[in-house]
Amino acid sequence: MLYLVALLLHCLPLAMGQYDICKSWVTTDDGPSWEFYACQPKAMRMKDYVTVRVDPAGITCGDPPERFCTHENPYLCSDECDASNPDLAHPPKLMFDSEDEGLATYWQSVTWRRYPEPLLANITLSWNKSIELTDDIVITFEYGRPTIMMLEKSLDNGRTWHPYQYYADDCMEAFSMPARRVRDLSTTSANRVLCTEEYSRWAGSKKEKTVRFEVRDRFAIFAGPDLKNMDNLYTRLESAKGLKDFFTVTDLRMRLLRPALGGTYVQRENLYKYFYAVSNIEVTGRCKCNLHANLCTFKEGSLQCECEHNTTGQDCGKCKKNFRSRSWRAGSYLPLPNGSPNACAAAGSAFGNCECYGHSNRCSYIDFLNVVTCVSCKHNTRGQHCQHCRLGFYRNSSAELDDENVCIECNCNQIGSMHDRCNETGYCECKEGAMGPKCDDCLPNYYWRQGCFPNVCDDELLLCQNGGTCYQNQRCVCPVGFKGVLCQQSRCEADKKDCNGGPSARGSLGTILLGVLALQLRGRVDL
Ligand SMILES: *[C@@H]1O[C@H](CO)[C@@H](O)[C@H](O)[C@H]1NC(C)=O
Ligand SMILES: *[C@@H]1O[C@H](CO)[C@@H](O)[C@H](O)[C@H]1NC(C)=O
Ligand SMILES: *[C@@H]1O[C@H](CO)[C@@H](O)[C@H](O)[C@H]1NC(C)=O
Ligand SMILES: *[C@@H]1O[C@H](CO)[C@@H](O)[C@H](O)[C@H]1NC(C)=O
Ligand SMILES: *[C@@H]1O[C@H](CO)[C@@H](O)[C@H](O)[C@H]1NC(C)=O
Ligand SMILES: [Ca+2]
Repeated sequence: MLYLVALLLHCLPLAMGQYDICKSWVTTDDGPSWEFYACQPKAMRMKDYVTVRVDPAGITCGDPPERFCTHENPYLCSDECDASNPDLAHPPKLMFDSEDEGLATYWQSVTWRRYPEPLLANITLSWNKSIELTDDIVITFEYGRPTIMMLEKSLDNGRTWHPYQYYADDCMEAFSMPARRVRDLSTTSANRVLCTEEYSRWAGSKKEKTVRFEVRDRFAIFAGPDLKNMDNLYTRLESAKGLKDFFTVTDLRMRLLRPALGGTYVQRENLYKYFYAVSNIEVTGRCKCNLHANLCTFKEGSLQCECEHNTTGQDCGKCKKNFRSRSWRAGSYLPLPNGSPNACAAAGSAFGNCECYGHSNRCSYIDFLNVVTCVSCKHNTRGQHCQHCRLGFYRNSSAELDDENVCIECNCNQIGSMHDRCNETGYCECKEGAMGPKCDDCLPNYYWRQGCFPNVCDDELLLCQNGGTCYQNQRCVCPVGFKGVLCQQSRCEADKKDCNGGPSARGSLGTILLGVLALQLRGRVDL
């Protein structure tokens, strides 16, 4: 009986190929044990977990109260927006409520009373979690769709932004881009960022309300029109570089750049009918858990994967402590239909007690030494357990040994240092005259010129004489009639020819030395 249940569980994921089960308890010849599979959470309505921000401040209507009209009947201007009256207010949260009462609730901007200054608004959605889109993003505009807008996305919680799609009634005019349709993209261009005119043309504000970012059409390039061949899509997502990331976001931003015009030009005498009104933003996707979780829960204000396979982190992006005998890997959709879990392995399990701190996937037994050692340590590590840093690198003392960035490059200045090694705190060994952690500075009384050299002259002890000036501590620039390292020597004294303006003669080494000697003697006498 127990065997039968186990068998059923065993068959279930194999039959479905949906990646919705992470593990099952199976009976093999060696007895019962867990079997693991690549797995991912179900798609969800992501608007339920989003935080929204609308910019600039004061763009939401109703403070002060304002009237607005419709394009269809510009003389019917009874509608009013008043932020202080809950019945007449249009705050951002109304883009995310459920529209079940029949009557649309919407966020609304101020009207375009400042025309011809552009009416600009940003709506930024943040999840503080990587999301993989599984269906179209659908934005519903009451009172007409913008004639120009742009969708941007971030993959790093809003630190950097990238264009996702451009929308305009005339792409060439608005963005200098040719208009294209997602339907016309091919397998090699499925992740192209394009400008579309399909969602910006005027067709009556009640008739055409939605602006889409077409995820399904892009999926259909691989999975066929009804997304029947998901296996092909998953194979592509796995193998085509950047394709998976294209559908992954942590944040989205709608940049509304010009409202619906209801015609070809703006009627200056009735600016009350130009504004933005968004009743709904539908984003369908699943938490990105790197195929290591089939559940994603909302905890402490953020979505988090319930990681399996001994992984951890918000996206199951690393191995749990004590499960780092090989480097972390994302699970894989391949081979079909159940993928590979690529689970993290306990230290001491997979390789007969050889811990490599996640810097190597291979161990090897060295016969004559009778030791097991990690092979090809990565991340600039070395040693039997990849526990040391390679020469030219030093250990980051505040990082764990299994951190990918545990070894920091010494970065010793090639000219100023003896070699490219450094001590445990990153200090290089400097040549004479050089100083600083990386030996790229000079000691006092030295100057830098392809290395550190002792000053020839300065403002204290090595003063240029006879009105000479010290050039970058490297040499004295002598006035006419003087020469020598410190301009200490009169040309006339050194060579009689100079006295009557004859061609200058090179002073012999002997005379220069004599001059320096004389200078030093004079110094003594002055003392
Ligand atoms: C909207 O965001 C963009 C950056 O993506 C920024 O350059 C622009 O100034 C913002 N516009 C408004 C009206 O806040
Ligand atoms: C984002 O999520 C992380 C991990 O769950 C959490 O530690 C952090 O506080 C969250 N940040 C915000 C602004 O919610
Ligand atoms: C994770 O660790 C637990 C506890 O050691 C173990 O029972 C389980 O089999 C491991 N799972 C995987 C996928 O390695
Ligand atoms: C050392 O590691 C810590 C913790 O991971 C990190 O915050 C810090 O930036 C690292 N220092 C350097 C110099 O890379
Ligand atoms: C590394 O060298 C610097 C400079 O010589 C020294 O101050 C520091 O204490 C050294 N660190 C260690 C761990 O030896
Ligand atoms: Ca609504």
